[in-house]
Amino acid sequence: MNGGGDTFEAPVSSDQEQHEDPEKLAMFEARIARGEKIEPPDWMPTLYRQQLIRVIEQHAHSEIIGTLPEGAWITRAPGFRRKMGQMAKVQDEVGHAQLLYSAAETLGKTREEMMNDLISGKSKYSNVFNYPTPTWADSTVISWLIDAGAIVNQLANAKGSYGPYCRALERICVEESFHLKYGHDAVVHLATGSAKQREMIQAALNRWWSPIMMFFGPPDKTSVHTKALMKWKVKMATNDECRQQFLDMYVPKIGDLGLTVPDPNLRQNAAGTWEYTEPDWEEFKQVINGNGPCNAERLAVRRTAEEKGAWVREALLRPAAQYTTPLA
Ligand code: FAQ
Repeated sequence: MNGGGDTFEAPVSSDQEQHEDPEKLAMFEARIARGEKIEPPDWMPTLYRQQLIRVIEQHAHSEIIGTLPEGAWITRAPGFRRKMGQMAKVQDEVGHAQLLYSAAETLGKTREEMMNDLISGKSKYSNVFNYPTPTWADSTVISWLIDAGAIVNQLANAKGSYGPYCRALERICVEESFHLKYGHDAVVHLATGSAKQREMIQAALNRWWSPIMMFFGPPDKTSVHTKALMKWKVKMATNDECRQQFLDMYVPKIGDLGLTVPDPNLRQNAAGTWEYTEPDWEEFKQVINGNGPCNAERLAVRRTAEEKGAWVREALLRPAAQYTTPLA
């Protein structure tokens, strides 16, 4: 997530809860407690709506900006089969963004507003997409491990409270599971290949490990939104819980490939909790506030796409315009 500002027009504060109709709020919270889904026409607290817009919009932006580091490898992926696979994956991620923008629109923020907030740098998107992919191996690490992290987060949140977001996540998770297999296959190919290929994949893992650890968000003790999001079942697992689950699932798989996680302190303690070196949270702060290695480039690409696509949007938004009859 890039820009730095929050996505809200109005300041967000838990004080807002105090201004909600207590009866409606109690009924809403009882529905959440019963595990019911909240749907767009239903009454919802302002803070719930604002938090959902923030989370879903940032997620949509992440999908769309997330196409860029892998998109850079469509024409350079080794072999025709991998080029085709890479193109299909990137296309899927754009589709995920469309599903998510539609879910966010049900809460009252237009797609145009969201896109403007992305390209102006006001909205955020995932930290990981602000790093370069200098080699094919970098792209394979994204396809395997970033998708893996995304699935951990999204499988949990698909069981959340807001109907349109949960339904979008369910569909996204199915497609992401193909991406995971695609990425794993590409990583296995490099990890079991020549010495040069093994060196390349280890170097990529070394570059990506820290951004991946940051991907799940700041530690629970410093997370600003977790409490409110979990109370209303938007978020179904904390940042640390997702990080731990990812480590449980993927550290052994990385080891199986003969690769080394670049953290000498990484170990599971007697209680089963993974201990690790904290990533550089100052770097995280810089990256999510627009100062990462690729933030400016990512937004410039998106801005150009918006400008070049303006005539298409304009044409589509004039349904009353007469079609020209072709001459032949
Ligand atoms: N990057 O209080 P918390 C994908 C911000 S999809 C940037 O803990 P929260 C698919 C956070 O916004 C990946 N910023 O926040 C794919 C907040 O700033 P704000 C995206 C981050 O909401 C794969 C501040 O830090 N997934 O990868 C990050 O409780 C391959 C304080 O943080 C989603 O968006 C971060 N990593 O928890 C595509 C899932 N983490 O807004 C292509 C939905 C935190 O106050 C290729 N989102 N921040 O200015 C969520 O689950 C949550 O929003 C979290 C953050 C877990 C991301």
